[in-house]
Amino acid sequence: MIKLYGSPASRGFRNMWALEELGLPYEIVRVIPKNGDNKTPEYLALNPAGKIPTLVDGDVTMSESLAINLYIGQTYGQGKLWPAGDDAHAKIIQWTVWAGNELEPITYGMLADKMFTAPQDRKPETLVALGERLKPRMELLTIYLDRHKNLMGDAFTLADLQVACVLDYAGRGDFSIAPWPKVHAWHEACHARPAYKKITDLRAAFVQANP
Ligand SMILES: N[C@@H](CCC(=O)N[C@@H](CS)C(=O)NCC(=O)O)C(=O)O
Repeated sequence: MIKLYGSPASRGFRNMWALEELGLPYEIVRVIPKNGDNKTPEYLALNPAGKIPTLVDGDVTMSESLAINLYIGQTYGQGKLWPAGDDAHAKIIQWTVWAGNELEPITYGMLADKMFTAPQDRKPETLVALGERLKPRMELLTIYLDRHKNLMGDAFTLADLQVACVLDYAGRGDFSIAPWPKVHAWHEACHARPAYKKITDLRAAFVQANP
């Protein structure tokens, strides 16, 4: 059975979402950084970076949450999250690289400012500057979502999942995407998916048990 090391309160959320979308059985092996679980020799043997998540599927060990999702999509998502065709696969990689390079540094910066920066050290201009950088990305998404319901056409694919989960962090930093109605409607539709809701509930229960 697939093992996912991490927690639903980490970037492992996005892998659990993909696994749930495909209805795959998997085991979550709790690795909680604040307990030092990610620095044990056993864990470092799986992921020398000492970060979560890590996926183990038989002989395959993968790190980097967005790359883990490419593995899950390519291996198990044919015709579902992973549409047929080399061009479609390249487009999923395009959106994945975009999510990791163009979006996450900004949205994670927003989340980190709210969650990890002590209130007395926060500077309002930090979130304002990140918001200014995010706006052109929202315009870009609007161009694609003006054409279709989802990023690669009308069907929901891994491209949508990869971008939507990274965009989530903007909301955690209080950035509203409401001024971009197409993006907002698409993001809400992603959030309404049963697989997303299931992991959101799991995360809430995890956070309550591990404040
Ligand atoms: N780019 C990596 C980032 C992994 C990462 O930084 N994970 C955080 C939790 S979301 C972590 O392991 N933090 C603990 C640490 O860095 O010690 C990925 O997407 O998997």
